[in-house]
Amino acid sequence: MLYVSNEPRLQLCFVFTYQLVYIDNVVISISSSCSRLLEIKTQLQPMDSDPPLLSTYRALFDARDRERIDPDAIALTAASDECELPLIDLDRLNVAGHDGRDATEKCKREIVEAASQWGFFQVVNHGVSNELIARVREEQVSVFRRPFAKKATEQLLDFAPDSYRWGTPTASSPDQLSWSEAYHIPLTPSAAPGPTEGATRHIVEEFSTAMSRLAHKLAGILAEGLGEGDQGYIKEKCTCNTCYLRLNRYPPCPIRCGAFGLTPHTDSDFLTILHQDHVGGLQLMQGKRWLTVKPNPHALIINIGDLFQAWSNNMYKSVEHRVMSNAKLERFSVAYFLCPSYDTVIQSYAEPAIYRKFSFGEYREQIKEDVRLMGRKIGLTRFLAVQSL
Ligand SMILES: O=C(O)CCC(=O)C(=O)O
Repeated sequence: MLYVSNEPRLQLCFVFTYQLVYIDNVVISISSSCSRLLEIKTQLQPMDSDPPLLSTYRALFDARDRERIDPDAIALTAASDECELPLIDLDRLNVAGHDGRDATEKCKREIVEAASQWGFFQVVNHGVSNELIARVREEQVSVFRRPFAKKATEQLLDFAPDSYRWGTPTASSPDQLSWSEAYHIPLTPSAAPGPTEGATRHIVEEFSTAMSRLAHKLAGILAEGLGEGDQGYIKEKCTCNTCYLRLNRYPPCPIRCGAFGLTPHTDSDFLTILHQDHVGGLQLMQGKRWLTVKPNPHALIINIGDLFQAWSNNMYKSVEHRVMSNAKLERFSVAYFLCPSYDTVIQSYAEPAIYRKFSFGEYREQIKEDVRLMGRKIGLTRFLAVQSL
């Protein structure tokens, strides 16, 4: 029997061989073996949906090769250990009775500890069904499979015209480049989608509603962990008008020394919920080392953003992370960002405050300015209450 996978990039032929053992014309056992016969080399052939990353940015890599810079020196290929993030079962938040109260308190403590020590953790039994995650993935693949020319020029649904992004237009060296494409999706529909697009919008809405519920539940627990009286503040300030979803796709990268799928950064929100597929590539900084997060497609990854770090006076950690591109496989992820309105004031809950009081709008403006002038985000150190000389 011959089976040919119809995934366009990965054409593999498998041959299944069956061995039947007969005694007196009666089959007494069947065994099968499967051998991978042939891997047709289509993996690195660009599709017409791929953004022209190689032709646009090849010169940056050529310049690096000419200058004979050791790629390890800029950490694009630096080896990293794999880690399993703390895994927290949220089912315990729903257990009733006296035992339930203990289980709930223990679960909350684990969340607070993970946010303080790691800034990253993963959750299971999170209330976002596997079936919904699978539907989002299907939709995500299909929007990225549209021809590049359409993605770059035609608006998708009621998403803003600039919601599709690829590469890094401002990159002047390989370490400033993100080898990826993304849709940034605001969660407020601005117009009714057409009949064929309704399904995509519907799935995006169903998914973001589930992610929003989870984000607010976790934010409430983290606020409570600070002993913060005003646990309703985040709920009031982060609404569907201010939060957004990002669909990421990381095409395979043929550059010999590799590239960042996403350059190192911290998130500028309260917290982020991420679903990554089985391919892997997400890394986080711990101490002075990059650790690769072992993929767990059943779990959602939570990471603390800059606003929670500032509000918690550095108790919760907004940790630098990045994505490494993969030479052979494309990778998908989807992230939900819990952001407040621009007028929201972020102020440390404790004294002496490490950061001065600032509004989210002010924070975003400063990031934009730093990226324009320096090619990168500086982040919270710009807002230290006492600036070092
Ligand atoms: O794709 C990933 O694993 C990380 C995504 C991410 O960090 C982001 O979208 O900000």
